[in-house]
Amino acid sequence: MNNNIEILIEKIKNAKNIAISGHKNLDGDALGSALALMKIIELNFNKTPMFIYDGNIPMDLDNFPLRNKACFCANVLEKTKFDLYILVDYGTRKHLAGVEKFVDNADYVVEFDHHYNDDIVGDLCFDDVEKASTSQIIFDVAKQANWTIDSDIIDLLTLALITDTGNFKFVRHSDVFTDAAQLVERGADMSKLVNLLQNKSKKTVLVETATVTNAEFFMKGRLAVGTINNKEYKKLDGRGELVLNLLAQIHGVEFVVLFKEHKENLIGVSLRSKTVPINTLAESFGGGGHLFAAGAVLEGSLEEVRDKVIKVFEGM
Ligand SMILES: [Mn+2]
Repeated sequence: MNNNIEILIEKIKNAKNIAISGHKNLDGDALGSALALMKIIELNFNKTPMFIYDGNIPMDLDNFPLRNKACFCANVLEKTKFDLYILVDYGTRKHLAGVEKFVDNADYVVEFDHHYNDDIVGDLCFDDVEKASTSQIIFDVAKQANWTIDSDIIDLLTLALITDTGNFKFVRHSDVFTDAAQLVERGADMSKLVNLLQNKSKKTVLVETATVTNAEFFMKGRLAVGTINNKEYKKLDGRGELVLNLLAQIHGVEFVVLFKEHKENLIGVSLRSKTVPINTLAESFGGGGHLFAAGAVLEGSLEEVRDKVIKVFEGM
């Protein structure tokens, strides 16, 4: 077994109170990885870590096993000190948001992540930017350590893998399918799990489909643009993935941009591309992300930000 895993095991054994967190506004990978690791520690070390989050957990993740164990950061006593803090799928320090103070106050920090980050927070790191989901890293470690894995853990690891690969659409390496196959062999029921994820509120889906209906097209149909104003944004739970997916299905569309008015003069921009990478474009706006799926938050009115971003695309 590798040395880092031995250190991790010692740290868990010796810890009196353990906390786990992912990035703010949990997605399926952050939530699934955190809950899976919590259950692994419960089963194998007979201690229960606290799972603390900041932001919103979208309704389509409500059916994850153990979802009710998630504890909102404002409900944790300010001065709580953890001797072991485990970060999963956190991204960068700024994505810790409301849990950062607890992490900084902890004795020892372990991280599991697949995001690129040049300012790592962990004292002990299980990081691999080649992995499609953080849950794959946790699955690897669990197998190497010979930990007991139950059906909740299998389901959570699989849900994380399904969501972070966009239902296996964004797979770059074959290890995703190797892991998926092993999870299925251990009992993951893909169609059951995919159904668990179909749990959005009606008002969210209606906002998303209305945004598609009102979409605009530029660059002779190569660029599709969806716009959600602040009033509608309040009904949107999550990132508007349905808008991005539907617009990308249209013949001839190469790029999809979704503008979301978080509040006055603060606009979230989601970018998707079917052809050329757009992550550097997102970075030029102060954001980031993956090669073909990225985003940023820009200051300015909805119209200003819209015009600015569309102009950059038209220059491509
Ligand atoms: Mn992830």
